[in-house]
Amino acid sequence: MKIFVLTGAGVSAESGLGTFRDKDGVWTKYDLETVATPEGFARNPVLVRDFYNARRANLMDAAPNAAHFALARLEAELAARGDELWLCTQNVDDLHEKAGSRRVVHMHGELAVTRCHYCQATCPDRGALTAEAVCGACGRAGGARPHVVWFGEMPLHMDEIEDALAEADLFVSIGTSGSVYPAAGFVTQARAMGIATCEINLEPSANAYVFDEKRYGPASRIVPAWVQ
Ligand code: BJW
Repeated sequence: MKIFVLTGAGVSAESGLGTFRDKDGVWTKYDLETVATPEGFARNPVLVRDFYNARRANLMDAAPNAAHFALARLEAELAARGDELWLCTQNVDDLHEKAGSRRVVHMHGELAVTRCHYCQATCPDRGALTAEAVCGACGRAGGARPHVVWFGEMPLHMDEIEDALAEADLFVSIGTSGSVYPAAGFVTQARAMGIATCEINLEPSANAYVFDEKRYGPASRIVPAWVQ
C-alpha cells in the first residue's frame, strides 16, 4: 500500500502560519507579483528580502500541530508493516520535519534555506537575507534569495513526484485550495490513473468535485481522525 499525501498551507494554519488565499491570507496583504516572482525580486530585492525575513522570523516560533504529528505517526506505522507514505508538501515551512516525518519532498522549496541567484548554490540559513551576504560557492555578493519557488519558476523534484504519484494506491490532499499548478492537477492525474482520491480541508477546494472522498474541518482534528 502506497499513500501519496499532498499538503498545503491549511495543514500549518493552526500552527500560526498564515495561509495564502483565505480571508487575512498572505496574498490579501501583499501583492504576489511584487514579492513572489523573479521579476519582483529583480525590481525590488530589498522589499522581497524583508518579506521573507519576516516569514523566517515567524517560522522560528512555530510548532507542529496534531495534523503534522498524525502524518509522522502514519509514516512510521506504514513503514513498520512494509507500506509507504510519500509526503509531498507545497509548504516552505519545516513543521512536518519538526513533527518527525522522515521523508518530506518540498516542491515549493524551503524558507530556511538560502539560494544564490547567480550560481543557484543553496545552504541552510535561518538568519536574515541581506544584500551584503557573499555566496560561499561563487563568491558573489547581492544574490541571496530564499530557496522558494516563485510564480513562473519550475517546482522542484517534479520527476520524483510524478513517479511516486504513478505508484500510489491512494492520493490524499490536505489543506490546499487547489488553485496553484502543477500541484492542483495531481488529483486529476491520480484519477486518470485509477488511484483513489481523498480531500481533507477546512472547506471544499476548487477541485473538490474531482475527489472520491471528502472530509471537511480543521486539519488538527480531521487528519488524526483519518489516520486512526
Ligand atoms: C485549512 C485550515 C485548517 C485553512 N485545516 N484546511 C493558468 C492556468 C494554469 C496554470 C497557470 C496559469 N497561469 C500561471 C500558471 C502557473 C502558476 C499557477 O498555478 N498560477 C495559478 C495562480 C493560476 N504556477 C506556477 O507558476 C508554478 N510553476 C510552474 O507552473 O512552472 C512551470 C513553468 C515554469 C516556467 C515556464 C513555464 C512553465 C510555480 C508556483 C509557485 C507557487 N509559489 C507559492 C509561494 C512559495 C513561496 C512562499 O511561501 O512565499 O507557493 S504561491 C503559494 O500558493 C505557495 C503555496 O505553496 C501555493 C499553494 O497554496 P496553498 O497551500 O493551497 O494555500 P491556500 O492559501 O491557497 O489554501 C489553503 C487552504 O487551506 C484553503 O483551501 C483553506 O480552506 C484551507 N485551510 N485553514 C484545514 N485549519
